[in-house]
Amino acid sequence: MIIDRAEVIVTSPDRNFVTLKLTTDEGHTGLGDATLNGRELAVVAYLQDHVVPLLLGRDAHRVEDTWQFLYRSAYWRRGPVTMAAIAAVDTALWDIKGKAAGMPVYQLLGGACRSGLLAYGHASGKDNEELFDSIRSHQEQGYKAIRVQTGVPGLKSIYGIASNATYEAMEGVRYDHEPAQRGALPNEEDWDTRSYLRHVPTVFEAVRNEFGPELPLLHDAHHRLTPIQAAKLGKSLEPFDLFWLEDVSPAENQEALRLVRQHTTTPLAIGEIFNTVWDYQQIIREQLIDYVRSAVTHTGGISHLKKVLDYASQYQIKSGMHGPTDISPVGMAAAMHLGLSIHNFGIQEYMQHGAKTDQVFQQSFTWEGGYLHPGDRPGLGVELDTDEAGKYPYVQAYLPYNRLADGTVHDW
Ligand code: KDG
Ligand code: MG
Repeated sequence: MIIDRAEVIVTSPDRNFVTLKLTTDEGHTGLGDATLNGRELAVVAYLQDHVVPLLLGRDAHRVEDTWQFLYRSAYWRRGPVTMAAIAAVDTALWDIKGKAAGMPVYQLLGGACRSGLLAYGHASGKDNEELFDSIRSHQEQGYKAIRVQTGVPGLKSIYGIASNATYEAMEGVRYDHEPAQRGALPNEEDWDTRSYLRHVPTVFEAVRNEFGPELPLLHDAHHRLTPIQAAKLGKSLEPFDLFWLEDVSPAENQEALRLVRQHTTTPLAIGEIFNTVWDYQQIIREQLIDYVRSAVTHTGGISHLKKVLDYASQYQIKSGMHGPTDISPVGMAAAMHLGLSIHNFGIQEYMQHGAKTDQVFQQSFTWEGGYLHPGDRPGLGVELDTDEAGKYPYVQAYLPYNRLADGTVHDW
């Protein structure tokens, strides 16, 4: 079975998505997500100019060989652009293999280890009242685990608060769960670590008082703290029994987590901006984290993320795959198939896409009682409607960035 067509499709129904579509001489098609939020066109060029010409004529069944060929023959290894491009090829080939075999991808990965995937959603509010409403509304939608983000007194806008979003979708509709802003320049947000560290424990105390001890609660510090500040936050949140504390410090400094670990038993999740097993080598081996946050989309596809998670399983570290709106329905489906088939699944992030996105990408997954399932269609279970996709051309969009009160650029 030979790959005889490869197309890179860019569409922006509610936000930008980059999708690779491979077609074989036997008429099977496969999709792969290559969306890199705010830097989408770099992956488009990498795929179109350097990868597509290499794929035509290759045996579509040789998933691992194609991965190794693309990774090693480039000579320049790793990095988000390269690994998102390779991920898209890998995911599309798994999709094709599933369709050729007449089986959902999770069956090819070893079959289901569970009946559904526990998922968490994003509750947020600029104050506790708005946050509590958002938690209740997530519970009504079925969520059994909830990420909690709030405003901080004195800061105008801060990551993760839906009601702060100024993002305008194509027809003037605000798209709440989306930090990327359409426009020629990134938005500037403000940040103050001391206010944040003082405020966050009071919010979790209020949430526990209101919602009780059972509800699994998560929080994302989004890379903003130094190691000792991160340790302080983990310690101050211990009484509120978090499911995890995410990205407490900038992820590229793996050794920082040693210091954090020495001070707190709050479980740690990290890795949404990692792209290979080598980014995790030290923190998995030294058991410095509890959850692997990588997405299939940004970590070399199903084949490579499975290797990361198999390695993590040796240390009782579980999956917590990234699933914000910038992971396309194809990337989400890939995560669900992988999550269903591995033993060390932990939790899946699940932010719902907008209605237009769901029209462009027809999907087979189910969401019931707080659990996701990828469905049983052969392959990934996602098809892309190219006519619908064609209605929404790419729109430039950037993630925001932070400045401190004195004007210094800070991690966002
Ligand atoms: O593109 C950036 C987003 O994916 C990221 O900010 C979302 O941190 C995030 C999360 O945990 O979902
Ligand atoms: Mg995050």
